[in-house]
Amino acid sequence: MNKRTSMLFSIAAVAVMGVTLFGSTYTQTQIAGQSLDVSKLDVDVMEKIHQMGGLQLVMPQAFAETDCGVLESSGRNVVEFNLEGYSVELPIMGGKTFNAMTFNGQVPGPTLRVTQGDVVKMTLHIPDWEVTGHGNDMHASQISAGAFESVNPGETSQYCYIAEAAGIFKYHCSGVKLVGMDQHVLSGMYGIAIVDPANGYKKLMVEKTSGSGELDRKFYSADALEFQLQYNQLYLTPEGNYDAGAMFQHHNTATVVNGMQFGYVPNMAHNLLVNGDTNKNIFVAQPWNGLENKQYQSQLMFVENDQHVRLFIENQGNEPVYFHIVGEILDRVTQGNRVQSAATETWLIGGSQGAIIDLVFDEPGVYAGVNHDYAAIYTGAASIWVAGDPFGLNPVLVEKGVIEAPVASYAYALGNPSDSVPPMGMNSIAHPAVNIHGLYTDEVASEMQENGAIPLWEVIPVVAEMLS
Ligand SMILES: [Cu+2]
Repeated sequence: MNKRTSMLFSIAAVAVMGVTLFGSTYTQTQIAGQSLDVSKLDVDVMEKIHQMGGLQLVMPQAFAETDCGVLESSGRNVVEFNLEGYSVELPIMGGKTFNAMTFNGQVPGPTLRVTQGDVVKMTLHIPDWEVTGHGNDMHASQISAGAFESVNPGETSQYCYIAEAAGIFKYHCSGVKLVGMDQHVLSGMYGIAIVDPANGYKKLMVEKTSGSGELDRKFYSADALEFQLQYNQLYLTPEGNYDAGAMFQHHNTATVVNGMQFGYVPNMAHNLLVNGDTNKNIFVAQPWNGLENKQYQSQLMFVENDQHVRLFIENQGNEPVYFHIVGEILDRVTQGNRVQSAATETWLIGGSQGAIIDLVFDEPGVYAGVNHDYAAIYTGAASIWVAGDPFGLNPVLVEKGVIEAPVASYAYALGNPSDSVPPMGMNSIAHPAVNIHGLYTDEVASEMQENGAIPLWEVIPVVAEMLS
């Protein structure tokens, strides 16, 4: 056992001890009675925890009020959040699949959006055909951890809480009595809750120089075009199974943004529009290129220039995210509901931590949002925004009848990828159109299509015909 793994196992042993002290029903004392230096033990502590049935929390109900009946009749706005936890096979870059675990058949799970002070009524159902139990730990709540207890296949659990703190918060599977939590989260069982501040977001102030040595302050309305990006890693064996050994050594096999490596890079439609040829790549890596990829075909994110853009960024993973946008400066960084920085080049987001980034894309162009860890960039953490009309396509698109009049961003022609668009909040600007993109099952994708999202894989051949 190497030193780092040994340290991790020590932490696991401390967790076991803590549970024992706080009234667990487990009576096996051999772990708590040993030295915490588990490297000297002849046992696999994780295996031992597994044999004990996990770290079950058996505590007196002396914590915050979680009774749904009481909170539902409290006069507060109640938002229902219904999740179903199950395993499915989903694609990875390179044409293979992996054994994913999901909330509602998508990675990440659905985004919950509420206003500070709302009551969240969370219901988790596990279908009876699912192979394992699952739980849900919502970081936006402040209730007894006992509520996050796992649910067996065929069963349903429910808890309620008041979303008291504004900000962006992770939610994630808690495994089966905490056993396998790493596997379940790193296989896809995570998502975010956005809690909008009770009084709304603040106006965005950007300092500009006047040229005569003075500073001008430009203010943008609190209303913004919003995106969500969730960073994570995959630790997989060549067969597409979760590799715990790789996780303990922090040897990830892929870096994903909203579940996919390089999910926001150009595809054949962009090649066609910019180069006049679907096969003339405009970006070095186009791994999800091709109509047969349907909802997995990569898409770009489109914004207008001089527009207030708000990004909800969450680090769901095991490695730090050094969030940076190549070609831009982060005009404002907020964590919780407090401004942490302004006019910043890069912002460090630790594991299970989020940030709300506000910015304005100053001039027409192509901008890459990255985790400025080189290992992360080259394994998938590069996502591209296109601002304005940098390729001068407006005249040709109008002439060929693809659009009626010049547009401020290509979103008006192609839409923005659905998995990057959070639900609308109190200060959201609606995206001109939304296309179907994400690590979704086919069922989820067709439901989106029924609800009006654009299946670009059907539209692109039509556009190609118009342009030819
Ligand atoms: Cu799970």
